[in-house]
Amino acid sequence: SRLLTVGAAQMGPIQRAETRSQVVARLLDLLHQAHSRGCNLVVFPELALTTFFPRWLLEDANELDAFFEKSMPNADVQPLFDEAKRLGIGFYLGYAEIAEEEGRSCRFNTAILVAPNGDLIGKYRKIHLPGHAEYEPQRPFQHLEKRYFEIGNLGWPVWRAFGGIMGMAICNDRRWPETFRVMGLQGVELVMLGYNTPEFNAAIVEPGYHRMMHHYLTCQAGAYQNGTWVVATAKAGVEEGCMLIGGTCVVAPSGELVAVASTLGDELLSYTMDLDATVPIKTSVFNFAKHRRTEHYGMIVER
Ligand code: ING
Repeated sequence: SRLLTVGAAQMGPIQRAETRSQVVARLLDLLHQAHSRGCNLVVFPELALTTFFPRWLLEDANELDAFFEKSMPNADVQPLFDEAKRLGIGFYLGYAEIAEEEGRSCRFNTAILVAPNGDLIGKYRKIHLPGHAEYEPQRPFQHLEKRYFEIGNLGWPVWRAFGGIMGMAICNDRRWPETFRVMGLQGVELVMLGYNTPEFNAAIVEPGYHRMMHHYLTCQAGAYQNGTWVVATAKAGVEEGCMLIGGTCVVAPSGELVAVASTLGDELLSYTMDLDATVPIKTSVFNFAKHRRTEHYGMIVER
């Protein structure tokens, strides 16, 4: 067996006025809880350093820029990197990234994976951006991810780390089977993802419990259909008047929910998983080499 103790570090709401150092203090508290539980790896949420600012139309460039990180690490988050290294704990951290690429400033909804020794293992930039690009007055809350972020340009790589094959996704990505399958085809054994999921989404009128059902459904399906562990970590609770769902969870390769958070605040959910539990499914039901029929799948990428 290849045991890995993972901490899903759920955060409660981050209000707009909260400073980076106040947020980092909360992340450090969760990191210390993870250390006391023997975690090797901690998964923080999507956009873990700021409030979910795409809920507003921000027309002042400086106001918008204030939510982005111009470098990672930086002075504000350095204490988290230093303490994690001191404690020998790796982590996934979601944040809004400004990068200078192709001679211009590009903005992404990003997550990084940091090794227990502090090295940057990998970076992922959110590919499935939900919501809309223009202000929609009928919405009680905007969801302007298509306005503020570019489509991720790094694909879904996987990395050998923590004794297995690691992958990353962000929030809406979990709703798309292709996210998990692309990593599944690379042998992924643990998919980490953070999310900020509003309870109310004006794009569709559906009962509140559907939000939670679809959250679990998509994580469980992704896990089972690719024989991988999934750790999904929420930023939850009422953030600037907008309720974000909880449901931070660990899903086994069988698709079973093996651990679920029980609050809407800062809560560390820890679980010791055996990465070898991915093998039976990857070598039987979802033995891709034996059972997949790619000659019939063309429409998935052609349309
Ligand atoms: N949030 C939501 C998510 O995909 C959403 C947006 C909610 C889409 C409900 C569809 C239904 O979980 C982010 N940040 O992607």
